[in-house]
Amino acid sequence: MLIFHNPLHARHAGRHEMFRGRLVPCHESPARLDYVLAELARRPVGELREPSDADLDLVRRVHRPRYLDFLAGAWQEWIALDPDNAALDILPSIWPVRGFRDDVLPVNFAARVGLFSFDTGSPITAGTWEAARCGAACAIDAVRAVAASAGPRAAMALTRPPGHHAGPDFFGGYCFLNNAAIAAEAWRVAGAARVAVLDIDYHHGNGTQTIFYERPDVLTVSIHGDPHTEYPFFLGYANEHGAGAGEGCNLNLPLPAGSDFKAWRAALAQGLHAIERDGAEALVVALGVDTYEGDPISRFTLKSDDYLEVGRMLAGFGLPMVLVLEGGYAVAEMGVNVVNVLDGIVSASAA
Ligand code: SP5
Ligand code: ZN
Repeated sequence: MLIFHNPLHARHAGRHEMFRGRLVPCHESPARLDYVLAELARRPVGELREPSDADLDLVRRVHRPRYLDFLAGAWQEWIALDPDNAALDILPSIWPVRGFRDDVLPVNFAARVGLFSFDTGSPITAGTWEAARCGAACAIDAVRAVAASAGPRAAMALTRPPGHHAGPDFFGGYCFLNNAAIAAEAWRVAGAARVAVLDIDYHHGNGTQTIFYERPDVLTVSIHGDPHTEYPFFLGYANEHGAGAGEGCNLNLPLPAGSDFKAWRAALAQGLHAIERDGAEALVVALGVDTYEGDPISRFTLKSDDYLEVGRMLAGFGLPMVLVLEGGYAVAEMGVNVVNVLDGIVSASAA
């Protein structure tokens, strides 16, 4: 399998996220990807490639221009406010909540940071835009490689920062550009009439759901911790089915915190069944391994060996597939867990 990895990922390196009134070290760190690359060096289940430049026309099909302009220039604006800001992350401090205007674009920088974000966990740093843009390129190139191939039917975008919490014009949940949504758009442009995004990160893919909620051509399915108790709380409930032309094209499969692999695997089978019924021609998998029992911020109990079975189930489904890396914060076990998924795919399909 081809693995497009992001050589610029470490340019996004947040220092702190807000947790219970304190700034604590970011869970989403460059070390995460280094562990996956180290495991791939030990167990070469695929061929590593670097991506070309991101096709920003594709990115603009997913994200609004005002948001992309903000992200591209945020760090320069931040430094211009005060050169000493170079030693600090950008974090939001004010938001337009219900009833406030979100259609105005304030001149004030802090106001725009808030307009385009939904949490205090996702710092923008000096290289966030470059890292995120290169991650989008990994997703696009992975789709183009599989779409053009008569042989291998699976590829991976191995990148960070993750993407599935990023919406049309908002960042949050450690995510800035929605790589999975960009991959789905790339599949559409490459000729797939219907595409499914299957999100198996522990957290609901609120950004991806929002992007495609009224679209009939992209089915979004997410298996995640029940948002009554789990982040991101304000989306991801079972009664969200899509709207307008996209009615019936969103499926949420929330599971209680504490769920084990048996329950999780049954939800995966249900999600795959829905994708099959929908008639999708291509699959994007938003792959988080924060479903792992040792994850410090999540509460499912999958074990490392279970990820081999996850890979086999995905490969057995038979659709051309691009996987995009999302969360996973048990950093030292991250490599084994991600590579186990890929190993399961390759051993089941010779991808
Ligand atoms: C891509 C992804 O997985 N994003 C997840 C963002 C979660 N951010 C909120 C983290 C809340 C931390 N709660 C810690 C509780 C355990 N001490
Ligand atoms: Zn997650």
